[in-house]
Amino acid sequence: MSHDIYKINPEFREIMPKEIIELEENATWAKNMDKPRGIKELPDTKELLEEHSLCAGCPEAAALRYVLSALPKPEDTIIVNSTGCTSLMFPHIALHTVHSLFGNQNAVASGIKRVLDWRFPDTQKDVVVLAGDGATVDIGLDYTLQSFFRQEKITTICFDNEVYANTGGQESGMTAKGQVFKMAPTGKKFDKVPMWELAKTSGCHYSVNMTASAPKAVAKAVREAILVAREIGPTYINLYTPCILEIGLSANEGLGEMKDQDKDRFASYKHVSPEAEEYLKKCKAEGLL
Ligand SMILES: Cc1ncc(C[n+]2csc(CCOP(=O)(O)OP(=O)(O)O)c2C)c(N)n1
Ligand code: SF4
Repeated sequence: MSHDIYKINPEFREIMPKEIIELEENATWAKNMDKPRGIKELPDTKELLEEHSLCAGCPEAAALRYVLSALPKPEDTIIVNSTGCTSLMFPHIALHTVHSLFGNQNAVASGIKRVLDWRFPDTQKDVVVLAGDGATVDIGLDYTLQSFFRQEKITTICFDNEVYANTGGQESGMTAKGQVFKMAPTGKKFDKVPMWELAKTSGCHYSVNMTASAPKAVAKAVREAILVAREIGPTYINLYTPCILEIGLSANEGLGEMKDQDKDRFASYKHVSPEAEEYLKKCKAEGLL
């Protein structure tokens, strides 16, 4: 793979919408092909079309921009996605993505990673799963945990909005106790599943729980998780991206909600295995972090 793979076919360029051409020209990878790139470049770059089909103000859109800007090697990264609100964004970015059957994303990612390592033994390929809590922790939990047990060298990022948003508001295991949704009118009967701890006990070498309130912190976690997955083993990021629609907030209230939850259900949790810790020190010394 190379950067050219994202280029619009010259024969079709004339008929492409202006925003697609802008995406090609201004994506973070396009502007800084040979330079270090990251969250600092976000104001001048474009990872996601403004005309994406999420609700206005949905924190998932901002969070995806932070994640994409932090990828260490976007041209050699495959993002595996699953059905849900997150999947509405993937047709609007300029990166390699694979849409998998709902819940199967970690199984699909495992296969892709193994084949890429076999096919391109001399090139580092990063495989990142990005899906909602319904896909990652509810319906796909078996596949998620099995990929950790097998020590697959992939990073799993759960956009945890604590609800099945795309299907209109059913509760998931990640929903907070007592929470009522349109399609869960009696309220959640038990506590939120601490998936970040399950990830640790299931063999992840790096596991964090956080909100998407602070772009730099999200970018740091993404970069560290991907680097650890390259060399050591599976990594997990649980990222709160509230569904403002289902909890009755307006478009400008997502950030405030995330800041509130920084002190509550998403109070910072970070597990780094000793091997991963050692490796991250080396990465820092080499300027990769
Ligand atoms: C195999 C399969 N089962 C169920 C569905 C229905 N479905 C589509 S999106 C969705 C909910 C997604 O919830 P989540 O993963 O939490 O993502 P969100 O929409 O909240 O971002 C479900 C159950 C499906 N598309 N395919
Ligand atoms: S339904 Fe919720 S998660 Fe989905 S796009 Fe709207 S605000 Fe975002």
